[in-house]
Amino acid sequence: MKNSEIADLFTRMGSLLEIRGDNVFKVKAYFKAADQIRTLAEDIEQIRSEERLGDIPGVGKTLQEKIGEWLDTGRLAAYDKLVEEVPETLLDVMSVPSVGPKKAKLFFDKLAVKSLKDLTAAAKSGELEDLPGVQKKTVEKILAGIQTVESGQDRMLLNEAFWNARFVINALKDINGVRQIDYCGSLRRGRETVRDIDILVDAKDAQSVMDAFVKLHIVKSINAHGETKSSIMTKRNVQIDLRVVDQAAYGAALMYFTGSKNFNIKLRQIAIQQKRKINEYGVFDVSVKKEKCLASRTEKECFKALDLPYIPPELREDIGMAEIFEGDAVHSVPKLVELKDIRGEIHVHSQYSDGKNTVAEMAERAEELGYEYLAVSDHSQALKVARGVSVEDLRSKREEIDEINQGYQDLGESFRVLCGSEVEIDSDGNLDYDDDILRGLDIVVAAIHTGLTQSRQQLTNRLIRACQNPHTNFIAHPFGIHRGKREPYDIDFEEVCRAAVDNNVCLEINSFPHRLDLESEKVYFARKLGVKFVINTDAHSTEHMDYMPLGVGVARRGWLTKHDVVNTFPLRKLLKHIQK
Ligand code: DGT
Ligand code: CA
Repeated sequence: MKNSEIADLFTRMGSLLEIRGDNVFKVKAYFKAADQIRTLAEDIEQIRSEERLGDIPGVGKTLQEKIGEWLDTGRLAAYDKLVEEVPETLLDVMSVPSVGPKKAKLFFDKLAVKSLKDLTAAAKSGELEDLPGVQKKTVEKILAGIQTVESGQDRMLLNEAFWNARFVINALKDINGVRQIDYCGSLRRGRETVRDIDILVDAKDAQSVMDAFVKLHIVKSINAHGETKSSIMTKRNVQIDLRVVDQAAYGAALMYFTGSKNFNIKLRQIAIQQKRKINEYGVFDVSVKKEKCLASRTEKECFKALDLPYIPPELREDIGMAEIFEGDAVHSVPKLVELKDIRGEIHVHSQYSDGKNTVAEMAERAEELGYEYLAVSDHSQALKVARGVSVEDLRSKREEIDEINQGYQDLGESFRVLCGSEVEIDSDGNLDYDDDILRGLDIVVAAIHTGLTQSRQQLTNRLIRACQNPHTNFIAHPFGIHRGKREPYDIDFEEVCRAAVDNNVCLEINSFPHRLDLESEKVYFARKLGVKFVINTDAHSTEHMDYMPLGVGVARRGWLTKHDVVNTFPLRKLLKHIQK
């Protein structure tokens, strides 16, 4: 499907027009079309072949022609012309927090700043400060922002890594003679971000798999094209390595290339103590004259040959490693929470605030996912940028939800929609609705979206006060991470955890790929303090609800079992659990 490539092209086009200072309606038209195309369930080429492009909301005649031109020729003349005038690298400059399109244009016009490198130089030399509206503090913020953007470029979001890996695996798995194919590395361990993608394949005719790999349409350049290893760079600058592995040693190789590096080192040390050896070819007994292979075909057999239980990929990290290896190993690997344990979620958005879909559509998707309940928790009134819900609209929302639930009841279905809210925590730690309104909500998820530059002490106090509020059930994304845009804010996390435990408030693991906040180390730490968790997607459309596996992966990396995660509970138990 070329949907995401076209969506990206339109997003870039809109941003470059915005920098050039074009009409806002024209700019918005590109963004809107990009959003629609990105979330289409159907292949855009199929839609076009059936002459249905005009049915996509926001795609008028001009954009239909542009989609056609790009699909036919792989190029868009209007875009090529535009980048002659406004260099593409300005998109990086614009993406730096506190820069944006207007400043990007100013810096380009006045100082010929075309790239992040130019911007760094101009900030450090003091040139930026000579421009109107740029203060010393702005320059400091820009320098910090450059670092955030650069670290975001260095590692991709987990969902992008999944998408790429799945694409490659689906394209290669049916080639004649392919017996096994899997992704490994940090992606298999479910790390919050991924540097590059590692794929292993066991195939009768390795060369044909390698040849097909380097010819995929996503390939921009080929770094290596060998008999046992090939490496490509995709058009979206994702590096993917493919290795061919012997069928007999597939398990040992999968284990080795899943890592982490420190986990592999630990396994090697354990092997040495046992007069054994482990590498990507197997586990070997080296106490005998002619070394003997004890296991290699599957991971399970390799672990067994080292007298270890099977350790799931998510636990093959530094997090809690001592717990595995220094205790009685067999008993110290817990039964981790799984996607199938999740019975619902309590933080999604609808059209009442800034969501794309109606409450009924979100509920329908939740049912399709096999959930038993869904709390629709829109933004509260103060968050105007996200169309926070007024008290009056909250009443209408409650009525609509009651009606929807009545419908389920009439049909004898047990599925239920809950009326929740993602309530703003103000700069002093107060919640954004009065007590009687909060009392009327089924679920209160408290969150910080503003005042993020407060001190560590102030931010910590805000979260603690929010926990102490008798109506708060959950704290959303406690660190305010927005990957590529915003680093976690500085809080005394231990204090926040203690306040959460003392006040029966659960912390959210937010599965939205740009957030994935809490990170796994924090989850592991909080669990030790007795914190309970909820895994939400923070979906702003039905498609986003598919991000749940990412959050479950983080929970697993933080050693959570289903008993630690309250949305594995049936609805009645969940509601009882959150009672104060
Ligand atoms: P990243 O940075 O997100 O790509 O993280 P990984 O873990 O995927 O790292 P990568 O791609 O460099 O290597 C994939 C796996 O290969 C890694 O998790 C463990 C294994 N590996 C790579 N280099 C070494 C090494 O020098 N020693 C050992 N023991 N294992 C290694
Ligand atoms: Ca990797």
